[in-house]
Amino acid sequence: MRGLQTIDSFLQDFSGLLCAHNACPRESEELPVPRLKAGAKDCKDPKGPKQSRKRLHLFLTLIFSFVPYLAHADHPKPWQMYYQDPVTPVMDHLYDFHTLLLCIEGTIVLIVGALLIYVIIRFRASKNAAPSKVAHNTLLEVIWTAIPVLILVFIAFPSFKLLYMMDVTPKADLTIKAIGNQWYWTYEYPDHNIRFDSNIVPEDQLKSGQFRLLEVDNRVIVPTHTNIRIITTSSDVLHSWAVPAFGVKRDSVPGRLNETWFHVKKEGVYYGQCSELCGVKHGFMPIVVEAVTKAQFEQWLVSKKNPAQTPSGG
Ligand SMILES: [Cu+2]
Repeated sequence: MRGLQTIDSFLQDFSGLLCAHNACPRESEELPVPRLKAGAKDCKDPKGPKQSRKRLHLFLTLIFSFVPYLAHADHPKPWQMYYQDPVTPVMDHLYDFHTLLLCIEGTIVLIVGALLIYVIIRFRASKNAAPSKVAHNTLLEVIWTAIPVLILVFIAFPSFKLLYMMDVTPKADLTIKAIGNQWYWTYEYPDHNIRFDSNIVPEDQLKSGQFRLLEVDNRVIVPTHTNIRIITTSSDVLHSWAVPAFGVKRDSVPGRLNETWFHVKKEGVYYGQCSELCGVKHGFMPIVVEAVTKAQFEQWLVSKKNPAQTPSGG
């Protein structure tokens, strides 16, 4: 279950933070992604990290079993209320961080709501005709200031860690340039001398199984299990290159280059849209990324360089 994985992942991170400045690495980490602290020492928890983690895991699972973990997809669905299925390490961490915040906020809402109901019932006018005149309580005021501060400090650790991970592009094996235009995208593969435009497929030309307002004539083809750098700019106004399943959203600004990265773990077709209001056809310049195996990607490169030999590419 995704929720349990999420809580477990959070606990791994949390125990890492508690143990000697993030000295305990995540067991499931599989990528050379940037971390705040490299190198590891043994965890000093006398009860053993696994045992304490198990207890905390069980406790949180019992408490937060009400959290709705709805179905995921790699494209928007009617009445969808939750994230698309994460397929990159960044989106995995974003999802986990979101769930952590949801748990913290849910707990605060439950505690404050319960206190409010208690006060409303316990101190109602009919049962409490002579109300207390107490106006200050120093200890109480220190507590209700210190607890939110501690919560914010606790949240800041995974937050900064994630920001750093998103910001620093690891060594990239492929660079793609995405140029926003009113109202289509131009893609360049500078290392392979490939350039093409990607336009929306009009509604009356959609084939069976294609998505309205999301389909394009030329997809971005990328290999899986590869660090891919996206650099983006614009030829006219502000656009934004965004693919939700990747956890990627980067503004395309005329006259400057912005950079981000992703590493797709699963083959598939992933849909995104321009996410900056760019004019009257802002909603008509979708983004489609097709992740294929490295061998298929090599074939696609050949087909783009020699279109006469293999005309079906892209
Ligand atoms: Cu746009």
